[in-house]
Amino acid sequence: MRQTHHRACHLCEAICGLLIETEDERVASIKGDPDDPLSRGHICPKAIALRDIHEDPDRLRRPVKKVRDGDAVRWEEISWEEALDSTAARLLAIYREHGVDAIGIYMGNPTVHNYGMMTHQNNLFRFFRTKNRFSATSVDQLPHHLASLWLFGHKSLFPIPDIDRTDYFLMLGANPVASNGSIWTVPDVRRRIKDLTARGGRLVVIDPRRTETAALASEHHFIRPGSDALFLAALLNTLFDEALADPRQLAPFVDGLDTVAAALAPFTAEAVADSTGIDAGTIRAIARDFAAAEAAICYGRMGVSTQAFGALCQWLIQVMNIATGNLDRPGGSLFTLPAMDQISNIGPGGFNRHQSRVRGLPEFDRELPAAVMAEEITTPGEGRLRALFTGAGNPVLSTPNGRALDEALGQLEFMVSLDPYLNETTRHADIILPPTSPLEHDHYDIGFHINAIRNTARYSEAVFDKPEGSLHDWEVFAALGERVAAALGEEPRKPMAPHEMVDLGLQFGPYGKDSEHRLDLATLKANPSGVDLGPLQPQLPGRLFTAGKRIDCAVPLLLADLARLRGALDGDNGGLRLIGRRHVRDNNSWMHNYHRLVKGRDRCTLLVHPADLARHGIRDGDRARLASRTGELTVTVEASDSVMPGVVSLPHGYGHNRDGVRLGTARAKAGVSCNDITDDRWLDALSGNAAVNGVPVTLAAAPLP
Ligand SMILES: Nc1nc2c(c(=O)[nH]1)N[C@H]1C(S)=C(S)[C@@H](COP(=O)(O)OP(=O)(O)OC[C@H]3O[C@@H](n4cnc5c(=O)[nH]c(N)nc54)[C@H](O)[C@@H]3O)O[C@H]1N2
Ligand SMILES: Nc1nc2c(c(=O)[nH]1)N[C@H]1C(S)=C(S)[C@@H](COP(=O)(O)OP(=O)(O)OC[C@H]3O[C@@H](n4cnc5c(=O)[nH]c(N)nc54)[C@H](O)[C@@H]3O)O[C@H]1N2
Ligand code: SF4
Ligand SMILES: [Mo]
Repeated sequence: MRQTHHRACHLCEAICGLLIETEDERVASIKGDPDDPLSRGHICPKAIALRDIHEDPDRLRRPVKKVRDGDAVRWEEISWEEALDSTAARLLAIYREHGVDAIGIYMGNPTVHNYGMMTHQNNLFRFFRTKNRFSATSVDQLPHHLASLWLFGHKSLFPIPDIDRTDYFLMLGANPVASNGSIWTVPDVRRRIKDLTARGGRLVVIDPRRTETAALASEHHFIRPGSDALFLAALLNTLFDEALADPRQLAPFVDGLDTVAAALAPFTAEAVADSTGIDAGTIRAIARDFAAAEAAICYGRMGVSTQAFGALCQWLIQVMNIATGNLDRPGGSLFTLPAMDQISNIGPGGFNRHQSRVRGLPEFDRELPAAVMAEEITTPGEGRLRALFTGAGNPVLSTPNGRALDEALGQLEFMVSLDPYLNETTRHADIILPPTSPLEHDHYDIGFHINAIRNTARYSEAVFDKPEGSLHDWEVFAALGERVAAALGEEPRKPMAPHEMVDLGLQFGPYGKDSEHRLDLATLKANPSGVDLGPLQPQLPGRLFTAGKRIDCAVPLLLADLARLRGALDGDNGGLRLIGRRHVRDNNSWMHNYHRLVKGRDRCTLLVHPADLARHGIRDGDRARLASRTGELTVTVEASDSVMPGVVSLPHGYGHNRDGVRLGTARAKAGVSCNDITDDRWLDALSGNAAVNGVPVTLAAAPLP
């Protein structure tokens, strides 16, 4: 029987609406849903891979346990009963013997794209309130959270660029044409950029690589990796110096701009020009254009977050928006009002309430930086990490100095992974618990409606029935939690299903039963393309979570960190700096096993400027040695003047040729893992976020033996 299903794509933050046609148990076609009020029919090539994920023979369908035969390792399918019982028992045994901090937890990026994981992980984790909690946050957006916490009073209250109504868009360290947008749910961004420039608006991109996004921009400026905080400080310095700062409608509730202006006095456009590689005249012109625009956006993402001054960058970006009155302004950056308002439902977050055992790095939101995971496993002493739960994460490929973590994981007493694949990380597990495929469970974007350029809401039913003998991610958490509760003598309680929680969230949300919309799950089921709740609206100061509903720009920890930034004014040492790269057909480390996405030319190449190649006696296509403090790799070199001289670029998420990895297609084009040479000690010293961009590296003609 042929049927058409509405299903949101959960693979990236653009959350495009899809129409999936099935023929009995098979996917016949996947298309964009033209009636989706947010994505308007847009999709990218990854949407089609939903079918490939579902059908992939390498995807695990049953729990497996590791069986050792001397040195050899094999995996044996076991029942859910056995897998859940023994996981709960092993975690509890280590907890009882060594204390709660002996249990580690790492949750990866797809957690946020899977509402069952978001709503139910605490069924298990509430019993293990360990200091050793980690996630992809500290290899990604931790500086954004800190800026929002300190300025707006809540870690997840992010200003969202209102691209469809802006006149001037200054974008740093983001490549939405490849990434489809991040902390900015903006499906069909390419068309929105074209519309912006077609109506006479300007997009100015600041990036060490001339990216796919830069190619559409009105202006692109190369910047030396890691120097954006200097550039931003100089923009603000110019605004204050030339009396262009004016917070307009924000003035009644904004404090501290004078303090910030005084603190930024050393960072004139002239002073930062050498270190940034952008001349003073250009910096001043950008500041003037920004201030002159009726509505302007300053936005920066991965490239300015995962670098040595990540927290300073995200703060200065928001101070730019505030100092020009472009926060909370149509065409500037606004806060959303999502139908299920998780921001109001969860705590604001906190910083540095405890520190990591070995290196003393700060926690954020009860998590420690992922960069300390390996040393917490390998360093003896009380509080040593002995057991690890990973869920939807691949930290061996995704965290800095992944090679060291790869080795450390072998020292654990017990590891369990909630993951559909036997990959670089989960190969270290004792037990792998594979959830249902994405098409076998229902879906609501708890996470990404919060960051979307328009308020909409949409619920998708499962496309296929859950196969006999399988469990959803949330059911695994519920079942494990039930077992641990029983062992600890707690009364069992039946968990609510995720869709029931969403139903309540909608009813008690801003468009719920006390509003004219009366939104609940039934409304969304009746409108499977989604419900439109309108464009973003100004909401300040009401939406702030700060005491007294004021914004204090003079954040003491950030002002103090400017002393470290002054050290960066000395300019570059002339060495090579490594940056990353995303391609629209990649998705971090886990979508290289689908033929349709990896066919064609090899994408895991090192981009090097021709002048640097000549300097090193290396030619386009050569195999060369790329080294850093932590290790070395043999890479295939690709000559390209799209990177600025002194910068080399390698994508992350490759390196699939390790022993025991069961990803047939990915292994055939394994590539190398750039995180084998990123550095667990190269961090944003304030936030503890990994600086996977701007890593000092050397290049040599001879490949590794
Ligand atoms: N196709 C695809 N889409 C994805 C993903 C994916 O892997 N593939 N991943 C998803 C995830 S988890 C995320 S977080 C988002 C990320 O979304 P984005 O941040 O939009 O994506 P990136 O391509 O990482 O863009 C970072 C940019 O920063 C630049 N950069 C590097 N160092 C510096 C620097 O020091 N200064 C400046 N100004 N720029 C710098 C890089 O050249 C790059 O262009 O993408 C999401 N979407
Ligand atoms: N050098 C460098 N390093 C980076 C980055 C970079 O730009 N450069 N980007 C960083 C960023 S932004 C991020 S977000 C991280 C990502 O880092 P991680 O989140 O650690 O890794 P992913 O590659 O997203 O791996 C996702 C895992 O989840 C599994 N999975 C997928 N869907 C599901 C599901 O529905 N349920 C369950 N249980 N499992 C699922 C996959 O099989 C895979 O094992 O990487 C970071 N690392
Ligand atoms: S842009 Fe993102 S959400 Fe849209 S189809 Fe592609 S992967 Fe899916
Ligand atoms: Mo990310």
